[in-house]
Amino acid sequence: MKESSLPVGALHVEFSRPVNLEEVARINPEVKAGGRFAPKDCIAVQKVAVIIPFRNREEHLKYWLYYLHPILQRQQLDYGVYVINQTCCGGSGLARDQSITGMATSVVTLAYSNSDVDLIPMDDRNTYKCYSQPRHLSVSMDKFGFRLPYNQYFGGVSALSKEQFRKINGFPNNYWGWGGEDDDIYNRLVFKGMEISRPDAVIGKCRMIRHSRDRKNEPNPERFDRIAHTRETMSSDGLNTLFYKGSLKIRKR
Ligand code: UDH
Ligand code: NGS
Repeated sequence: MKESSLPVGALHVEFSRPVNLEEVARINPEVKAGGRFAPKDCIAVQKVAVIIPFRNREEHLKYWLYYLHPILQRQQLDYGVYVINQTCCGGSGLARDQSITGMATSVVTLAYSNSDVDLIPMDDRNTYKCYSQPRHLSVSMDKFGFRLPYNQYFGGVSALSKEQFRKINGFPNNYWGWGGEDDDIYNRLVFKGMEISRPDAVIGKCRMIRHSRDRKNEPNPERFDRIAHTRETMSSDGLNTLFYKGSLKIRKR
């Protein structure tokens, strides 16, 4: 199917001027409560849930919403933004945003994009949708000198279809603290015979909002051992071992 002709290409992205949510609402009148949008003049290629793991990064989230809403609308996606706020900690790191992804994949969504809150694309041709193979979108980050840090890197921003997500039994639930869960996801995809699809290094350019290491998100010393055993653990740790209670609360912007 033909891609939307609305994207403009390279974008100017910077973080010197503070932005606020009123401004985000004002410049995005078509975005509805809950961060939802669907194009009026066409049927979107995909229905996408954009999922952001979040804890204590309000300033980053404002920039993310400020830059991404206009981009996602130009990409003519039928999308919803889901900010998954981890409120508790108890010494552990940020849990992967699996429960919401699980819910989204069991309901109506056809694809989901998973984005770090501090990553902003510098080219709106980098479409936040799924492809026939799992998509890695943040391939050319400023902090890595606009190249992949290593070939197997799947962190930052990625997009999977419902089928791709189910095939790998979702994400691992047993990574706490910093590091390794994205490598585990990469392993899962490869072990299930999939290849990573990526934009080129120009379209895949993105900026990270610089910040210091988060409190209570120390590097996980067990991560190397965990990623060495993905093949054995993936069928017994993931979507099928996920339990969640409650319903989805849609907040007005
Ligand atoms: N996240 C939060 N809050 C946290 C931790 C993580 O919202 O306290 C979310 C956020 O969306 C973040 C993502 O989880 O972008 C991934 O977190 P990460 O810690 O794996 O990656 P990030 O790029 O930081 O944010 C990497 C460590 C930076 C060290 C910099 C030293 N100069
Ligand atoms: C690898 C981590 C990944 C992480 C990547 C980039 O070393 O989880 O660095 O990190 N893998 C392990 O630790 C096993 S970053 O520079 O963005 O903080 O995503």
